[in-house]
Amino acid sequence: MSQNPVHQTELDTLLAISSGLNSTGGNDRFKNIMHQLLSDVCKTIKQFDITDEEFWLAVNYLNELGGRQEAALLAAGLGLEHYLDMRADEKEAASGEEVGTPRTIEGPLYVANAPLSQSFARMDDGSEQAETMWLQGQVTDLNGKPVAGAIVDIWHANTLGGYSFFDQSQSEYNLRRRILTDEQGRYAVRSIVPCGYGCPPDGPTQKLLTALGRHGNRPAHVHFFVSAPGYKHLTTQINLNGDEYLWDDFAFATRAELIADPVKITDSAVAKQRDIEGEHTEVNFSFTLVGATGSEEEGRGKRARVKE
Ligand code: MBD
Ligand code: FE
Repeated sequence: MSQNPVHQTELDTLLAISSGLNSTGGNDRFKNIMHQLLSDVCKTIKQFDITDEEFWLAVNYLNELGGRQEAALLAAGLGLEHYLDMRADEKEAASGEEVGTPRTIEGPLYVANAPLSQSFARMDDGSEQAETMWLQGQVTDLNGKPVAGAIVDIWHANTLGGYSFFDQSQSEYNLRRRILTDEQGRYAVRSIVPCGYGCPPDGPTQKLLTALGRHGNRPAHVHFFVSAPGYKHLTTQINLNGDEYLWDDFAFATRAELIADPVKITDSAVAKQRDIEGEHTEVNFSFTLVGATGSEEEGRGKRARVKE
């Protein structure tokens, strides 16, 4: 591409100064990243001959995004959070390490320090008319050996796709629990079958998606953090098979190995054993953890989280 050398020099000088390359203080890695990022933005402005009006629309959009606390939602919707998973998967594959249950994105709706129970918990507060879900499974290592005392941290939406805390109409920690696995590495919860999530229709994330001709829906899913001393932390989700958005998740989190088949339980003896009245839906999902090589792998990555 031909460029006016005088103007290119002027831009180079501007970007070097604005990203602090000529300053002594600050952080070198951050300076270099900002320099690349600003260069890319300027290149895009030039390439598309972006108007002042378009530029200020974009600046104001960032204000809206922050004002509505939707920056992390947009990161998921643009596939950037999934891209971090792709990179982590790639690094694991390159290292030749064995892999366990696949990771998938955390998303923006986790709340830390949910009530902790041994082996079992009821997750729903009973306020919704909904299909009862019995969710159970086992945590094992790569050899199939049970991992006792693992923490299975579970969160999911209600029948309207809303998450407690973010949806102020729900009770505190509704549909959020941490379960310690038993001697066989097992966990079980009674909850309600969640529905898929949709981005706030009047929010900035949906506004951007609509301008891209995209929807902002997720299939019905359940989130998990699974952790235990000596094992790598796992962040993942399961999708309930049969949802129309199963392979059309706006956040790109679906993976074939993470699809669970809901089973209708009609046997009243099973229901009675679980203290459930009548028919309900059973979901089975087990996890394979990989041994950690250092203690830093045992914890979830640092990220701003509610109540953490
Ligand atoms: C969700 O429930 C979710 O899991 C993600 C990733 C984004 C928005 C809502
Ligand atoms: Fe979610």
